Amino acid sequence: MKTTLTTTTDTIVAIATPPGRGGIGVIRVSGPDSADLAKAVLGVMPKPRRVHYGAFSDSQGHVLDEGIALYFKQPNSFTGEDILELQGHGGPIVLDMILQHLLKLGCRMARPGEFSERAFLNDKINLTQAEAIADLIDSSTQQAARSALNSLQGSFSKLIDELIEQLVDLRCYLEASIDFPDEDLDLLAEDKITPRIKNIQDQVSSTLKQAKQGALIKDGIQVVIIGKPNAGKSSLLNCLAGSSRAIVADIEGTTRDIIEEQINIDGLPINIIDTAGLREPTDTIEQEGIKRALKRLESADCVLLLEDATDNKQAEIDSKYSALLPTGIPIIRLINKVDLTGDTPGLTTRDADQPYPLLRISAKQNLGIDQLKEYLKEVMGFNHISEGNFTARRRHLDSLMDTESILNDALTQWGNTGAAELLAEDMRAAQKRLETITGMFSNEDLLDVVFSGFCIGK
Ligand SMILES: Nc1nc2c(ncn2[C@@H]2O[C@H](COP(=O)(O)OP(=O)(O)O)[C@@H](O)[C@H]2O)c(=O)[nH]1
Ligand SMILES: [Mg+2]
Repeated sequence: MKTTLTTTTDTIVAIATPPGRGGIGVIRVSGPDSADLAKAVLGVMPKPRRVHYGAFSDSQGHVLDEGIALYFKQPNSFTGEDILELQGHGGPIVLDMILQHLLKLGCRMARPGEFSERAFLNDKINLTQAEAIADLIDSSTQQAARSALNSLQGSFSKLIDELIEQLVDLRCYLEASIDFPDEDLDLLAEDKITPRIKNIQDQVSSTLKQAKQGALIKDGIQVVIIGKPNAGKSSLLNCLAGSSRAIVADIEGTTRDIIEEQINIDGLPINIIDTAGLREPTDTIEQEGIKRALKRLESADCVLLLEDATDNKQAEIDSKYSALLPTGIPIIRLINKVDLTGDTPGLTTRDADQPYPLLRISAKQNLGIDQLKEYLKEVMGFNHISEGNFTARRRHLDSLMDTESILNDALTQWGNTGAAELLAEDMRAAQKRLETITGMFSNEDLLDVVFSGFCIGK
């Protein structure tokens, strides 16, 4: 059973189509007053689940627009409540006039994600499915869209539910064995319990691995290029983006602000960030640019340290800025302009005395760039996309990691004490942690976090 949360009983309204002009515009109403509002605006009561065509009028009978109305009677609707959808013309003014009229009739503006939240509260969808709706709409790649759809159709929650089921089974078995000890059979023998925990642990780990792929597909990674002026940072950005996004010049200090470009490598969305060259700034604008570049490193998932192969003064910058490089994320040293030196492009075998792996490229001649892309996928742990991918979020990864460590501790504790009561308690803790993923166990704070990221009308 889902922990009960207070369900709202008022009626909400929002424009569900994006702002701006369009062929049609949709206004969505959900809640107990939907039928009355339908009658007020349409003049008649539309039949549930049937297309009704007619005028949308205000209280004085003035026609505001005409179009199609759809009425869904609860519980057979997206939110599980009565829903009215008005599909009129997609102009901001005409939509706003209808919206204002509905608000005057007594409903209120929906908060971001409130329709999905109601669908969740009325058990129409679980929390991962609600999140998948937002992910599907926000998808930046085809793979992300497909993965979000898989989550929406329940692939992710099914895995979680299966894990929970096994935890519950094991706990029931433990509790039964404690309550009804059998003299002849040792129900709590090590070999009856430990393999079951290990098996669940393995499944949690593989689910976590899949979820990590899902999070990469959804969020992508932030790759920051830094290096001295004229190393070829902007050229590299352009080369990866396949367009002349940033200005390239042989004048030092050309890039002063941060330039970003979205690309995707085989479904891994990458935000490439080109920065101002690192050197002693010549003016305040450049100084600010360098400050921003260094700031951007803090949120990087991967750093590309770009060097000019023909520049023998690289050591100066290394000594000055290397301490500022983030730790715990992949850093790749790129030697650019190999077209001038004749070195072979690509990854060199990693030297033990080199702090970072080294890859030779030419951003101008597009040499070694494919190797760089492959290597980026590799260091980020991005595997090939499979049909079964689903999108996942940071909070899902956190829950799965917590579950992993609860199970680890449980195994240690069980090995040390053999206390079945404690083990049963651990199984309950692991179950609760997993239940926050699908929202079986949730609270207002969690829902706020999840639904505030939605847009209005969703
Ligand atoms: N020969 C050669 N020149 C390059 C290469 N990459 C960049 N350049 C040149 O180096 C200069 C500086 O490049 P730019 O991308 O603006 O460097 P940034 O200051 O690091 O952004 C320009 O004249 C580029 O054409 C390369 O791989 N080979
Ligand atoms: Mg530049």
